[in-house]
Amino acid sequence: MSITSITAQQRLDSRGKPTVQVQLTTPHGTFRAIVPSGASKGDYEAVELRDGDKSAFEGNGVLEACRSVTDVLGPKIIEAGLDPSKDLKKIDQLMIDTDGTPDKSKLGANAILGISMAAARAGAAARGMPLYQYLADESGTPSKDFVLPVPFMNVLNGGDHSGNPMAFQEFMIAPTHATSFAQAVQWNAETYSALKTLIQSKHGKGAIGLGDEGGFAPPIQHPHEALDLLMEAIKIAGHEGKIKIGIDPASQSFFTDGKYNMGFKTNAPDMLDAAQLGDLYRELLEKYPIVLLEDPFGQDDWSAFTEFNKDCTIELVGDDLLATNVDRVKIGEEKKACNSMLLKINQIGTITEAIGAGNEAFSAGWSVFVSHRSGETTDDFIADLTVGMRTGHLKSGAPARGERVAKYNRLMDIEDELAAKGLTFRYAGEGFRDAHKDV
Ligand code: 2PG
Ligand code: MG
Repeated sequence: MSITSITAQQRLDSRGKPTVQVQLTTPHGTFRAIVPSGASKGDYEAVELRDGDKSAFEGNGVLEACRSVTDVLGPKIIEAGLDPSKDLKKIDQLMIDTDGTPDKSKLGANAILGISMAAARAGAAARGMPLYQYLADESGTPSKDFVLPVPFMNVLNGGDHSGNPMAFQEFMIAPTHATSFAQAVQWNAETYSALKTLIQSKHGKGAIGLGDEGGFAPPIQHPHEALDLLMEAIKIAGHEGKIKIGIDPASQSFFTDGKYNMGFKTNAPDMLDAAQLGDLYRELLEKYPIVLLEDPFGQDDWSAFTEFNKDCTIELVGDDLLATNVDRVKIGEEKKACNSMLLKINQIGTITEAIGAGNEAFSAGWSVFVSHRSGETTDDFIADLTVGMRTGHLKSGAPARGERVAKYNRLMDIEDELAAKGLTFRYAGEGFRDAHKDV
């Protein structure tokens, strides 16, 4: 089954910034993918190619990346006669080789990833199977029974994703005690709604504006205030004890001169060293039902990670630290820096490499947490990837805004489809960290 055309177009992401859309045509149809983009980006991510021409989109255009697809990579893949139904790894490798740089900076990770995603969709269609099944096969994950993930929904936004003074970027709710994915979504949506009423009553109607990932961004600064709000909202919604909490401080965003500035969005610096920040986390863990902590320290602060991981009983996720890069995951293993890898497909730029990094993490006994980006699109690829790789949890922002709910809605479709087909599946629930283990 051969590819007949691969083209790319400039489209918009959820922040109104240009991004790459790829359309790949085979005898089975035309398959589309749109690439996401981060704000709190780490230095170890693959490079998103931007035009830099200040006269358009403040230099953020991606026409050059689109040309990488249409003029360079597309013709090469077609000429090589590669077949997406069985050659995804070869397609990705050909793109890596054609680019030739370690960070995909020549042709752009945004160009390369768009093709990789569209090719996976085309391959699934050619094989007459859903994308999650194709990705299960591609990642070598047994799929005799599927696991639906716990949705960690970011309902309070801070950091680089909002205009409030809060340094920590994300406060997520995780309905670990639900019995199905659909029920998990319902509980989170109910809590989100209760949170809105609560914020309005405490801070006024002007405080219910949203951050980039659809969470509220009230005028609060300290993590205690955020967590108290969440606890109260969970209680009002009637889900006390059944919804746990995850935090992504995205601490690289407020790391300067060897210290963490908790006041980085205000005029009053509040500098903590890694040990003091560690103590703050331990205090929060003691007081609130937190089950997951992501990027508590900066992307190069390996020693702080390792120290914190020594007696850490919850999931400790490396995002900017690992950058979905197999080499950094191996360093993390060696240093015992964390126990989970955040998986963002555009951090590395091909589906094959993202799966490879995830499988490396699994082989070390870690968990894998699939993630959207703060600049998203309605493309729901990561929903299928989460089920295919059996990661047991994902984050895709709040239960609001089209680009966020696209993933949750797709997961509810998958849950319904598995039930209709009479296949065995379950909701990951409390065992979300170990979903991949008990195959
Ligand atoms: C993160 C992400 C996604 P961004 O830090 O985990 O929530 O943010 O896409 O801005 O890097
Ligand atoms: Mg993060």
